[in-house]
Amino acid sequence: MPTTFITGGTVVSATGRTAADILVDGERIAALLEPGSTVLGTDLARTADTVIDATGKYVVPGGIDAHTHMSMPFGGTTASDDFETGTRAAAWGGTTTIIDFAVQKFGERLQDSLATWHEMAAGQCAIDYGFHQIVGDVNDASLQALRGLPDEGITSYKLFMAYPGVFYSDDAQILRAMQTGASTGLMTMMHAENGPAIDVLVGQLLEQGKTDPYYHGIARAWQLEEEATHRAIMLADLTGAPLYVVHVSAKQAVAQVASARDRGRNVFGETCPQYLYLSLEEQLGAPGFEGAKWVCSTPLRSRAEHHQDHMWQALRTNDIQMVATDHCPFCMKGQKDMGVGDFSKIPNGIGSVEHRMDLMYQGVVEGRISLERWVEITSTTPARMFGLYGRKGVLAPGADADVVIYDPNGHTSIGLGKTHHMNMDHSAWEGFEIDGHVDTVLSRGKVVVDAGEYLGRKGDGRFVRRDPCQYLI
Ligand code: DUC
Ligand code: ZN
Ligand code: ZN
Repeated sequence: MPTTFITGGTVVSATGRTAADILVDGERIAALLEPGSTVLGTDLARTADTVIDATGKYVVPGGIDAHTHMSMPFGGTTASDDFETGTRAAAWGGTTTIIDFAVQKFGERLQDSLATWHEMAAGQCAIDYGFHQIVGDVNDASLQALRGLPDEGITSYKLFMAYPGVFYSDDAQILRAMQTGASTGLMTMMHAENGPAIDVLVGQLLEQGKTDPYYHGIARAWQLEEEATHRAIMLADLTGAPLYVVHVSAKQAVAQVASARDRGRNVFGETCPQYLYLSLEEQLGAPGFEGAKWVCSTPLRSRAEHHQDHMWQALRTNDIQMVATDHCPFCMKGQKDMGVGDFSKIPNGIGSVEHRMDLMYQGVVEGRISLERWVEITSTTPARMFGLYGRKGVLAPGADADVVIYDPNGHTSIGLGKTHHMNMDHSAWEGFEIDGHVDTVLSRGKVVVDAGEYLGRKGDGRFVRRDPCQYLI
């Protein structure tokens, strides 16, 4: 097996940092060594097939983005990144595993939707990928099929309390699904917004002529996120289902998650970079139709109400456990522009899969989180949450050699065209400057990005079977 020796760097984990060299043998990490040490008299810096000089750089486990939607059908169109373009962009940004969502539409057999998603991803991915299962039609057959998911290497499923008539589940359906999830050892993931109430507000706003993207954020008020989060937690409490609340954006919803955790419940919260950096006023409220770039759900929140600062604090204190992207990009032309004159027709979603590691590292630079916490929220916790830890999320002997060499003295300017690789005609992050740079990325031992060059190949990424959540006892 070809060997790779990563030397001179500072290896950072969720619990500490140390100067160490890493020996990779084939697809896995063989050893972490004291700098300069030899193995049975062999100087690996001279004998390894590939030597990577990481002097002055951080060596961290590859990022795990546990919430992406490649080719997601939504709002009459399809997310513009497919598994090929989306995973390539992820690799560019230091993410070496995604967990995407197989989407069961209303009236479809759950098993068929999973088969479709396997077909879409197989042979296309640059990096490893797993699936969660979206249940868009909770009925007896779907519940029976849920029981088979662990055998398929899928240990989590997602319900929506939003989007009536599309993915929406009512409380009775949620209760039944959670009962099944609890007895099957599945993590219930929840999009927690009160969809029926949102639809009433949307109708009223449009009637009043309030059609701009900004009103997307007004219709999806924080009260409706807080209420749904509370309801989901209570139903989880009743059924004993572990609960993972996706894309938490409102500080009041954070408080619901934190209070459940304080009561010892298996409740977890995810946020996304957009809820840490962007706002209702500045982005959704941009002039004209520009705000459509940032129409996503849950929506961006008011900076005047300090949701963003609160979210950073929640990340630091572990009231919120991890950061994913909810990557679901749509182009302005031909997709987002379907909502000119009616914000409710703008497909929901923004693209960030390429920028998550950098954006969260900027939190380290700005003193909002520690270096170790950066690794924890972007890689180690996602691995443990979704049953990948040991193989992923850690640099240790036996783990997959998914490695990022990150230069804290480098710089990344995010913008259009050449500076991002997602299949979009704009960037939600244009103008962001990051005081750091993803230099080299290894995916299962293979260098896929190095010195500004993409060396990966579609089809190299494999489907990863997942164990149950590793936080549960
Ligand atoms: N939210 C989004 O912004 N996009 C896809 C689905 C979702 O819940
Ligand atoms: Zn969602
Ligand atoms: Zn999502």
